[in-house]
Amino acid sequence: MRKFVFAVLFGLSFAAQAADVKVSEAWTRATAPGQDSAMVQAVITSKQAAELVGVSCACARTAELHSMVHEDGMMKMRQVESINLPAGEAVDLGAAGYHLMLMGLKKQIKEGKKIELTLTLRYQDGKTKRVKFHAPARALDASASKPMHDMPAGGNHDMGNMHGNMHQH
Ligand SMILES: [Cu+2]
Repeated sequence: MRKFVFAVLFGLSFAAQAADVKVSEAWTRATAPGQDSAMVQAVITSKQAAELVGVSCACARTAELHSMVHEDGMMKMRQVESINLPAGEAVDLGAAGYHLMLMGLKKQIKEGKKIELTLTLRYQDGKTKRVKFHAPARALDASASKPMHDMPAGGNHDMGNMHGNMHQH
């Protein structure tokens, strides 16, 4: 009997820890020489309800979670503390109006290369989990796979410029 209980407990804890966070469709965009920042998109699925609370990349001095909002007819980016990840739901950051922002890039991101990022998730019990993933770099002028609505034509270029301008210190 005792053996059986142990087996069940072990099974449960293993299930809780095994690949319970999936990151898919991750991508970033190749950067122009001297470009200081880049954005990363991804679809994140967490089996347990969690919050995305951070991102980091060895390729950049800092990385933040950003939202994009319309304000006075302008598109503005803002740092957000966290992004909600409902249990089992695939959260498409871009479609939800978010992106991961890399600032202070240490070197140019070349098309076809992958950058490695680490997400930090926080669960409702306060525990955190780090999840590594890779984002391949699309061509500088490639358009997003899912066009962001509310974006004017050519918005991708404008956004690139906006990032550059907003994050220069
Ligand atoms: Cu941004």
